[in-house]
Amino acid sequence: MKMKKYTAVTMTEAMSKVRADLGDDAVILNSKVVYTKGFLGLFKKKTIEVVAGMDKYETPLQPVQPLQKEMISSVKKEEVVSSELKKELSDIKMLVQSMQRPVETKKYTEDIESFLQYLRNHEINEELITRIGDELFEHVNEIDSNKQSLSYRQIATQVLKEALIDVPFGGLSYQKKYINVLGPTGVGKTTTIAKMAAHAVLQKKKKIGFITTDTYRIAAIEQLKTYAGLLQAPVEIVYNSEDFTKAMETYKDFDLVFIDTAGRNYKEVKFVEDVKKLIQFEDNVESYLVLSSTSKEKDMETIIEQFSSFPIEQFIFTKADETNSIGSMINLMIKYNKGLAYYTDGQEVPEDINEASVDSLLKLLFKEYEDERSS
Ligand SMILES: Nc1nc2c(ncn2[C@@H]2O[C@H](COP(=O)(O)OP(=O)(O)OP(=O)(O)O)[C@@H](O)[C@H]2O)c(=O)[nH]1
Ligand SMILES: [Mg+2]
Repeated sequence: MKMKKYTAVTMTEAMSKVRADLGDDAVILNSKVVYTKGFLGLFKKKTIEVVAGMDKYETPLQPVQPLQKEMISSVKKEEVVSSELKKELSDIKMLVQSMQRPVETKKYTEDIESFLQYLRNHEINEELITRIGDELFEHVNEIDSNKQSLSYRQIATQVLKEALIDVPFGGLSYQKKYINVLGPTGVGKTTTIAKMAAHAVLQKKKKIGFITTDTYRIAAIEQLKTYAGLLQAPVEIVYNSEDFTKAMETYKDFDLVFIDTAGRNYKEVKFVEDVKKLIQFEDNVESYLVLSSTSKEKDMETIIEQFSSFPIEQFIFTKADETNSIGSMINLMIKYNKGLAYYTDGQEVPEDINEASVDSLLKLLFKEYEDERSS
């Protein structure tokens, strides 16, 4: 089958191009909407990409096809078929054919399928898998000559980078004084604060302090005090909003203050309200939501929604060393349009923390793939 790619601003325009080039028997193999960044990353442009082929594609008769035939013949009978209407019907026919085309299993080669399976095993969602599959399909069928020299991994990387294009990466801005760390129980909030704080003291030479609102467990206060002691930084324990105001006064000459919050069941709405009463969310506060990458994606969605009334700057993903499901992180970042500040990959303080970038995240996703290929 001869295949070609057409780009246009609208689907109708794309169809006209296909028809002009390949005639009325052309078959639409794939169509998608592509967004390209314009000047300085602004002014996104929407274009339609259609891949069409010349041979007729034989599929078993589907219920829609008799309907299609009926529509066409009844219109003919009445002899009122304007050329415009004919054109529209033919467009519909092409679209219906493209929808009936057996998907993935037949379209993709074994090679592509096994690459996509790797991504599936790492929890990349089906929408992204299809986007990547379509790009790889164009690659193996030599539809887009720009892609010839690229590997599967490079093509998948391009697609994922494009999907993550609006999502900010990178750690603390050091523009705001209060770093507020939120998240459900046991995800690694306190440990991550200790890692970030160590970096601020050792590399950035900042004068730092801690506030803990985790007053439910003595052990929690002790845990933070241990880390603070190592960094020779003070800890203020905050039980109510007056304490918070006092702590702000105590820390008026400090560069950076890390706020550790209580790990409580995120399903309790009251917990979210309590935190809001305690911490004064003003311009000088930067809030992060810590999620464990070992959690189920559905549960993480519930947590994100529970915390959606907080002005969350970015995510921090912990325990990346304990999971293969890096894809879930990517899916969530795209779904909620939230960036990633750090990911942590071990219990060691302060080593096991990484400032996130799109490249480091994708490297993590493809780590096993590269390991398998080099072994
Ligand atoms: N493997 C692994 N373990 C981690 C990581 N980050 C934290 N942990 C461990 O997770 C456990 C809980 O960490 P904490 O920092 O106490 O978690 P928390 O969110 O403050 O917990 P609560 O205050 O009880 O809600 C500890 O055993 C940490 O060592 C990580 O990146 N990888
Ligand atoms: Mg804690």
